[in-house]
Amino acid sequence: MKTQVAIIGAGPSGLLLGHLLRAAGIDVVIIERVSADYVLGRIRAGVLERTTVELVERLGLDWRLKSEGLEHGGFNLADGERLIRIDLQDLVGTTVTVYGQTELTRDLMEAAPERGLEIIYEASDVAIHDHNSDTPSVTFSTGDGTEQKIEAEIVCGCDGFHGPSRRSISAGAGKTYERVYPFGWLGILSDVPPCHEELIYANHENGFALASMRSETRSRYYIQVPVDEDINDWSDDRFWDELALRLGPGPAETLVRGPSIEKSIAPLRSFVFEPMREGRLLLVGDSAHIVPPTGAKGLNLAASDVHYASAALVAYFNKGDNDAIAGYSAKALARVWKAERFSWSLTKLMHRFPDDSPFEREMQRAELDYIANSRAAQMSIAENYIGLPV
Ligand code: FAS
Ligand code: PHB
Repeated sequence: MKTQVAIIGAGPSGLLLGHLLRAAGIDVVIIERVSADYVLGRIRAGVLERTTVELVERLGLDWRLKSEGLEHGGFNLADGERLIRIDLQDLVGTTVTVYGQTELTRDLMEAAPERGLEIIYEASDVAIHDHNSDTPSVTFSTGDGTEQKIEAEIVCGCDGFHGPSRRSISAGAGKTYERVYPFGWLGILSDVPPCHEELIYANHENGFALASMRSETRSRYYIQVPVDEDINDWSDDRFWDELALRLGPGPAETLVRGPSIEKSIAPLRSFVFEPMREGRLLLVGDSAHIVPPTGAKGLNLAASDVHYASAALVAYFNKGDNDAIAGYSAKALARVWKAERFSWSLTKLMHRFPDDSPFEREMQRAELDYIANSRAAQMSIAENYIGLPV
């Protein structure tokens, strides 16, 4: 098989990028390791920045996002005594959209056939070859064991943290930055109405908690747990009791309990790999960087990488501009690092670190009190939360 761009991974990065390239008349094939149902079974992000929504609007695939997405003009920080509302509409004049990553992925997947976006699912042993030559290729085996090879002009690694593309960068050509946090997030999904009309990020003596949602009838909640926690130690009742305690008296009164329809623990890390391009291989989304979900940046950083990568590839294929691809990594990393900083700082502010002394705890309480009383501090949080300009 021959194509112009071979994309590895049919998560949000691969699907958004694939659709944007097809819309520009560029031939694309996406090679995905698992089935479509498996991809859709992952419960991930919930908050979309304006930049992400605009990509979906540009594709004309935003009709469900517009009808089912929830527009939020603010969110809240809880410090055990009060809710500190960050009024996005007033502070920075815009909103965020609450719409599950699963639903966005579904919209993009379902539109692929009618848009000529070929996706090969359940491909195994995917490998990238000769990305530093003018004739890169991707090999893989299909479900029936047949060996396949796709020759492409460009390969895009949209294969997430555990995929092969980052590992294909020449030894010594890349630099890794990482911080692994000493805790994870135990998350549940439950078909109960949300306890509050906006998100609540809570800093409690026992640890962090987040009240989020997927719709007016489906809630998404998280509590911080030790990184080696056994999920079998967490019955639904134990989860609900601890969540109510951490969210504080107000939200606890409106908290509706119900059976969990999904329950999992996600580890937290900050991670950046530089550069995000080598030769004809571009890294996009989680294949190049990971953020702790505290700042709701993971999915949205993948979208801004897609914004830069699609612009560079359209310039390359449709205008013969070779420089555009050369500039991709520096442009994407400039925004990645600022989002890494925001996610790290909000994680530091809102979580209990096992090694923190009483002094660090007082620093957290003082910073939350400062935010509660400073429009300038709230402005800074607001402009990072809605996403810095692309
Ligand atoms: P993805 O990991 O989503 O997609 C990569 C795709 O590549 C997958 O479909 C995978 O199957 C495929 N792939 C992997 N190896 C392959 C191979 N060898 N061959 C072919 N295909 C291969 N972000 C937030 O903003 N908020 C959150 O609350 C949040 N929660 C998260 C919870 C968890 C458990 C995880 C892991 C991430 C979470 N994230 C969250 C971040 C997440 O949303 C990512 O930022 C987002 O999925 C990035 O999209 P992709 O870059 O497409 O990577
Ligand atoms: C979610 O709804 O899954 C969610 C929302 C905001 C975050 C993290 C996760 O910061």
